[in-house]
Amino acid sequence: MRRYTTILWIAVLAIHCAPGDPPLPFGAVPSERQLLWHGMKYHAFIHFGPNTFTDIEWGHGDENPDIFNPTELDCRQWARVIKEAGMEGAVITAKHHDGFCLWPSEQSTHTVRESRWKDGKGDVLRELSDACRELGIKFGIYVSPWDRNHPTYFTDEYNTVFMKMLEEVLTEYGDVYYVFFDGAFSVGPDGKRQEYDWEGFTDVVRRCQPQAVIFSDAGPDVRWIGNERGYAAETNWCTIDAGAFYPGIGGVNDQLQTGHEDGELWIPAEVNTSIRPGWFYHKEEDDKVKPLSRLIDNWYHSVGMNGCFLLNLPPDTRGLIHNNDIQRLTELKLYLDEAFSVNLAAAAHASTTSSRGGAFRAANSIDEDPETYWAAEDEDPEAALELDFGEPVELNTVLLQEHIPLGQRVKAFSIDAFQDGEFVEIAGGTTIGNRRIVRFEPITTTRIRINLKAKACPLISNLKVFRVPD
Ligand code: FUL
Repeated sequence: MRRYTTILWIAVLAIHCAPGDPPLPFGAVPSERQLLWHGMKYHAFIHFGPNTFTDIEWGHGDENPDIFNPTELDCRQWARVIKEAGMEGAVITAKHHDGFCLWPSEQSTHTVRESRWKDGKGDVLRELSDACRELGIKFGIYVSPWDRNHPTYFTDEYNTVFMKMLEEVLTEYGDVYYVFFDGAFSVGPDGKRQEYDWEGFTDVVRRCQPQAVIFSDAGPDVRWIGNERGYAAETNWCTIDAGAFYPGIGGVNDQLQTGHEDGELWIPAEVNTSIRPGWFYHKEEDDKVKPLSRLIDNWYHSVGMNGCFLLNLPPDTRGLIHNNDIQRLTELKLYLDEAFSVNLAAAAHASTTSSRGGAFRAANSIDEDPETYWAAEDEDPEAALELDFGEPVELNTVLLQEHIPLGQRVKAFSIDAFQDGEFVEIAGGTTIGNRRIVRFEPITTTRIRINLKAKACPLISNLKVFRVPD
C-alpha cells in the first residue's frame, strides 16, 4: 500500500508544478553546441583560393596550382578587420569545389604545397588559426564535399579521402567552432551523384571537435536559410520536420526559410551572404561593395529574425581584405554601436499579466542577464509583459529573446504603446526564438505592452527597447 501511495505522490508532483517551480522543456530543445552558436550574432565567411586568381566563382579543379600566389597574404589583417567589425568568428573555404586545399593535405596533390606561394611551404589554415587565436576570434572551416579535382570523386573511396581530409583540418589547427558542408554538387558522366557518407563525416567532426556545430542545407546543427541574399523569413522556427530533410538535399525548400512550428528537430537557421556580388574576389566588383543601407537591412533580417549573420569578406589577389570592404564594415559597426547604445528598458519597471513568481519575475526580462528569464504560469500560453518608463520616451525598436534552452514557444506577438489613455497596437509579428528585433515608426510614450501568444507558457529572457537612427 505504502508503495502505491509513493508512486501516486510522484505522479501528482510530476503533473502539477507549484507556483514558482521552473517551467518544463517544451518540444525540441537545442544542444549545448547549438547554444554556443545561438550565443553569437555575427561572423565572417572568407572565400579565398584559386578562384581569387582565375577571377571565376567555380573553379574546375584543373587549374595550375601555381596560380595560387598571394603577394602580401596577411591573415592578421583579416583577423583585425573581423575583430574591429565586431564579428566573433571566421569561417574559411579550406577547400572549395575546385578541390584545392588551403593546407598541405596528405590526401591531395592540388594544394598550397603544389603552388608557388612561399615555395610550397605555406599553410593558410595555420596562419589564419594562429591569427584568430591571437585576437580572440573563433576559427571555423568550410569544406566542400563536391570535389572537381580529386581522382576518387564519384567512387566510395572518396568518402574515406574526405574523412581523412576532415581529420587533418580538425586536428591540426586548435579549436574549430564551425564546420560548413556546402550542398553544391555535380552529376557524373553516368548520370549518378556521389553518395556521401554523411554519418561518417558527422562522426569525424563529433570525435575531433565535439563543440563544433555542423552546417549544411539541413543541419544536423545549423540549417541554411534557403537563399544567399541574407534574408531570413518573418516566421522563423528553430525546429524543422525531420522527414523532409537530409544534408546535401540541394535546391530550396520553403521549410528551410521558415522552419516548422511542430518540427521534431532543433536545427536553427544561418543567414549567409557576401559583402560583394560574388563569393570570391573580383577586381571589377571593387565598386560594387553592398551599400550600408543593404547591410543594415541584412543585419536586421538575420540577427533580428532568429538567425546568425555569416557575412562573406573575400580577400583579394594580394591576400588582403580590400579597403572598400573595410570601410563598409566600419560604417556598419558605427551604426550598430550607436543604434544599440541606450537600452530604454533598463530604467523601466516591468510587470506582467501572468506571474509565476519565484525566480521568474517580470523584472528578469529587463535585467540584461541572459541566464535569468520571466516565465508565465503553466496555464497561460497567452500573457503580456508591460514596461513603464516613468516618463515619456521616444522609441522605434523592440528586441525580444525567448529562453530557448527550454524550447521555442511564441507563435505570435503584438506591441502596444500607451497613447491618450489607452494601449494602441503599433507593431507585431509571429515567431521570436533566440532573438527578434522589431522596428516601427518612432513613437513617444510612457508605457508599452508586449502581448504574447505561445504554444506553452512563454519564457522571455530579454526585452530591450531602443530609439535607433532612422
Ligand atoms: C554555394 C557555393 O556554390 C558558392 O560558391 C559559395 O561557396 C556559397 C557559400 O555556397 O553553395
